[in-house]
Amino acid sequence: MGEEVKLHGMWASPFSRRVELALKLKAIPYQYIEEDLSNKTPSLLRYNPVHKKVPVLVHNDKPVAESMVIIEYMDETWENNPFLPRDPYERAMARFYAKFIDDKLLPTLAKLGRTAGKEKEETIEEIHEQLKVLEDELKGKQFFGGQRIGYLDIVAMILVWLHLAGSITGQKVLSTEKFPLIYEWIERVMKMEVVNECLIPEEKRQDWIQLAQRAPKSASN
Ligand SMILES: N[C@@H](CCC(=O)N[C@@H](CS)C(=O)NCC(=O)O)C(=O)O
Repeated sequence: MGEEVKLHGMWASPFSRRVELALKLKAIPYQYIEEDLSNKTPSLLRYNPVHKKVPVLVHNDKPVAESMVIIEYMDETWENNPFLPRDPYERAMARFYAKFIDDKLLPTLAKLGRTAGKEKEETIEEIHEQLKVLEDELKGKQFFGGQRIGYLDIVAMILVWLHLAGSITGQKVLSTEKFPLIYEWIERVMKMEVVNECLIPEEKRQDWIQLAQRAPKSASN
């Protein structure tokens, strides 16, 4: 039976780009529908009536929303190149740190654009504490997933976005000195063609920074 896979996404959405990366890592052909978030398609609203957000994966007419739910669905549906570890404890840990990124780190990063002075310093301190958790998780590993890119690596791509944003704005919350293992990981993943295909294209990076500064809430859930 022919598979029909569609992705409703948006070029500057880290959640949407992580699903694209997952699709490419599994080599699943898909049709991409770019959404204008100020004028969403009726299909998006029908497929994701609860959150009305991208990404939505539509597999043979069945919609799945929420990036981490989508990636787990994909891993169970297409078993090649597995994302989640087989070991139940390691699997639980990958989910734990992925949730930590979305529930803790992303809201703190979003706060950065809305604060100034002492409050900003405190926010940076908080981000450093959270990045330290991820730095420790990389000890003795090539990837968060171990020897190869896995579920947590896909979710952690936000660290690459943070690095790119820092090189454009000059505000480097992620420093090489403080987080050497994260930086080695960033260099490692940025050498992968599939990863580069799912980052903001170079010519759009200025627009992306402006968009992120105008709507810091877009990076939260
Ligand atoms: N928790 C969601 C977050 C998705 C999300 O926040 N999407 C944003 C774009 S980055 C969106 O569609 N925003 C449109 C809106 O809020 O109306 C996920 O992981 O998929």
